[in-house]
Amino acid sequence: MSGNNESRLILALDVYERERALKIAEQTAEYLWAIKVNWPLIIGSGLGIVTELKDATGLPIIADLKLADIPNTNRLIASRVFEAGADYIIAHGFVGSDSVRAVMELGKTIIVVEMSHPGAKEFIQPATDKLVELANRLEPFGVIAPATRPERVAYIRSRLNSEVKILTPGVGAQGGKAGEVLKAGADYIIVGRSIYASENPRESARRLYEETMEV
Ligand code: O7E
Repeated sequence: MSGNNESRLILALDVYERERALKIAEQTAEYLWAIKVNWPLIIGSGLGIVTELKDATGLPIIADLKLADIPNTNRLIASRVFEAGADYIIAHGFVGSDSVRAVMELGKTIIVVEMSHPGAKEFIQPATDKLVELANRLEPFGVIAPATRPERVAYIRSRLNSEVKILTPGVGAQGGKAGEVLKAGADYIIVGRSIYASENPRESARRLYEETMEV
């Protein structure tokens, strides 16, 4: 099963079980640009799932580790995860440019500049301008911004270098709408529960894919 280069849909594959993850990935791959692997799947199935998902789907794999440590520890973690076949790693920017650079020296990196949940307003949103400046300086592949607040995505887009992509979680289960956030300037939407927890993941992915194609 091969993926779709024109797709703007990323599957957040937040299940524990290896078999279930591989099945959903194969069913939905046709409609996806990439698969995002987060701690639940790594804890449940081991880091080898990254290689297995790549082999099964041919899709890029985003390791969503939200790395937030000193440069040396970020480097120790990221080197093994890139070796396992991850194409991108997500890192937090608030720990500072040296920590982010340690990941960027090893491979393509995505920096969190604002998160999608209500609590993001407490500490992360007040720092978003500085995190966007950091991204403009370091020029990572992309940044994470909230699909739950399209107006913030538009704001971040207006301040961010145009070559840096915006990836937005929060569509579906968290209330965000695919069309709205893509119109606001997102390049990709990241969707988890609305696909993997639905009765028919393939059909849910297809519908979301069609929605993104209409924008
Ligand atoms: O709500 P869902 O089920 O569609 O899943 C959303 C996924 O995106 C899930 O893996 C969650 O950990 C992640 N996410 C957010 O929901 N909000 C954020 O602000 C950031 C992420 C994310 O992908 O982090 C990358 C740093």
